[in-house]
Amino acid sequence: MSPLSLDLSPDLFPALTEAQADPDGPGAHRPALRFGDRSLTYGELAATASPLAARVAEAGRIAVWATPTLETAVAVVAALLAGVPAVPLNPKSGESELGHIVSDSAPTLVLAAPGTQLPPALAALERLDIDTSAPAAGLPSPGAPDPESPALIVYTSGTTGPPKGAVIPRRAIATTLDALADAWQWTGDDVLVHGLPLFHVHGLILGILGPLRRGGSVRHLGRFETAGVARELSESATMLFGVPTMYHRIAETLPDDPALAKALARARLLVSGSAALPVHDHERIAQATGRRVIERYGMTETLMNTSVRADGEPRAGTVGVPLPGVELRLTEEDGTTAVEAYDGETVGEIQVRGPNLFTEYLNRPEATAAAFTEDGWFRTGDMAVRDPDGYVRIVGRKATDLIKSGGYKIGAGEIENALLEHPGVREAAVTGEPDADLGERIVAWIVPADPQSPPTVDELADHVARRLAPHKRPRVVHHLDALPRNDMGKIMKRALTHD
Ligand code: MCA
Ligand code: AMP
Repeated sequence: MSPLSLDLSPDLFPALTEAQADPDGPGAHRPALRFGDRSLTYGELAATASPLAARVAEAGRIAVWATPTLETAVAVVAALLAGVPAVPLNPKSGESELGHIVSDSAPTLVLAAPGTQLPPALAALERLDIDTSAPAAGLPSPGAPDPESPALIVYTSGTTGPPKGAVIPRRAIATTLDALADAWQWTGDDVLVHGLPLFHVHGLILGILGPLRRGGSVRHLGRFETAGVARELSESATMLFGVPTMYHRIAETLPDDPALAKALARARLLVSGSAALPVHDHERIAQATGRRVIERYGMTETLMNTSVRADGEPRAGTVGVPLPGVELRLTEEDGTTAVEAYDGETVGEIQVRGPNLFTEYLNRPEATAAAFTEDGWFRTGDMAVRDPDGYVRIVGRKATDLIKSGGYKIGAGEIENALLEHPGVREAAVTGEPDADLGERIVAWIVPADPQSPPTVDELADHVARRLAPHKRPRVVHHLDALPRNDMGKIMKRALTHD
């Protein structure tokens, strides 16, 4: 018998509970997590995360300095075991973004890997080192969390203003992962490989908690590199998760890398998400490997909504069919009248309902109310058509002020505000333009304070990266004498084109 007893309800990680109950059983020796040359079995994970869970059990909310490391995975598992909501922080966040997240989410503790230096924005928080090397035993159970209780608070950008914290309950995590297991025939025998960041839904919930819920394992690359993908898939990994930029880089590498092609050909499932994977990249990968990437569609607020199924037809350019338990409809411009057509032509906004949805935006009741229709459908803002057999094709987005770059959602308003804080900028507007690698790249249109010495692209990129995050930095800067405005004084972004 294990000296540790944790009563999980719902039990998010049955394999972990089993390893705890029978530390000498075969389940306890199964691999769970691997980051580079560091790894934990289920037994070791239970022994490491449980004492940490007991230590954080009394915290109201904890922040996790979410580096792509074993420590982050252990910390998040510990928070879930304790039933304490965790806020994963992007370790590259700049001072203003971090300051906002910390004051909005008000954590009482920050968990970080030993030796990590934390920025001044976190100085007021008590720090707890995540020790993965010295598992203790015999600590009490923190109790049985309610399925509706918040598990994670994930910050996500909107069109204007700072990011909002999406409160994700345990119920949503469990149901989305089980729906994906059904769609992908995902089992404890699967070994997942990925190099996604651990402060978003894709990398953290799907990429770490997903394998743990199935009793399988994950090998994280630390950072995405095609060589790491080839190595792991040729050493018995069965699934790959990535954003389109990663698959684009794979497609670019394939012609000169037969080992990569061979490794991908062995995979059971190649899954792309977070943004649309261009058909050209789909085709290049299929041609070089004989394998088709499948796409799934989700959102921080909804977790996963649709997917091409493992037993379905992998159709490039579509995100497949609604997952079990997810209700999906398209609506007309009024936002409430359902589009009935399944004709591959009639466009409507995707709205979803189901147990996969978040609870609310933290401290933002108006934003939460505005995100739902009166009868409980969540408005995704994504525009789509449906094929006659129900496959969903995303064709665009309602808001032009949301940019998807490298799979990250970035609000134009947030970057405009940061640019306006630069002394060399009088006016600023931000748009996205197509980019073969990133999907979209951020373009800043500025009216310099002094036209004789306008700020350079590097200067503005550094400025934004320091305040917000490096992935939010503008890649292109245009200087204008004035921004195009309509009679009301509103910036006409559609008139911002460069030739
Ligand atoms: C460059 N860098 C800078 C600057 N310029 N740092 C500070 N200041 C500057 N001025 C650094 C970057 O931090 C980075 O550092 C390096 O230079 C290269 O940066 P970059 O070219 O921007 O990116 P990349 O490293 O090439 O990244 C491409 C990527 C990344 C790996 C595909 O975009 C990525 O990980 N995307 C994943 C996004 C994601 O997970 N989205 C999920 C959310 P360094 O090299 O040290 O890193 S969506 C979601 O969750 C929903 C639910 C869904 O459907 O999935
Ligand atoms: P985020 O708000 O960062 O969680 O990103 C969610 C958004 O990513 C969705 O609203 C979609 O616009 C986009 N997205 C996610 N997966 C896909 C996909 N497979 N194809 C197209 N867009 C996607």
